[in-house]
Amino acid sequence: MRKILLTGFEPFGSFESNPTQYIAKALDKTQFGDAVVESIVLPVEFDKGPAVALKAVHDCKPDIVIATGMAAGRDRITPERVAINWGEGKTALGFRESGKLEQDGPDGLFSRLPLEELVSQLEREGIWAKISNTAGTYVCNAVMYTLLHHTSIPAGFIHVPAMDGSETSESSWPLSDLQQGMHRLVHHLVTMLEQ
Ligand code: PCA
Repeated sequence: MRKILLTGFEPFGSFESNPTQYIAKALDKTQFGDAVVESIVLPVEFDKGPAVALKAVHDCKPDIVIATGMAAGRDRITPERVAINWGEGKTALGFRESGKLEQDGPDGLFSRLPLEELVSQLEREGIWAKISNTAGTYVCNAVMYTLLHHTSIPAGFIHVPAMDGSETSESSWPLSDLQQGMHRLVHHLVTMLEQ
């Protein structure tokens, strides 16, 4: 049976919830054809999130990695096109000074997921989706960069809107819609990658 590693994130900053934490838990052990999901929830820290994600890849040996995080203010599911070799931002443990994630790494790394096809499939079903061309410089970008730099399996990152009831209700979605949207995304991805 093929394995899909799905990562979500803990809440961070002023947010008391992170929908990707619930989505990861809800989809854990779910089967999509001949593939099964293994989920983990990552800490939002520069020195821990990417390392925990990488360890999970080594332990679980997945065929596909789908990392997810929340981008409050976005109004649709946004698969990220590229991760950049740069990190900065304030986490619970303090401020990470602006700087390269990997001294000798390439400036940018492209997602290995079939983004155009994925977005058209979702849009066809009425699920709002759009490719994003920046994953930012915070921990989500760092996780995406690290996964792409240190593995060669199909891997990528998906940002989702905030969920209703969270600190920012602007552009938020009901959690059930986010879960359903991500369920369909994983389904399409598994189908596309087996062809
Ligand atoms: N979003 C943040 C980090 C964790 C999350 O869910 C980001 O976009 O970097």
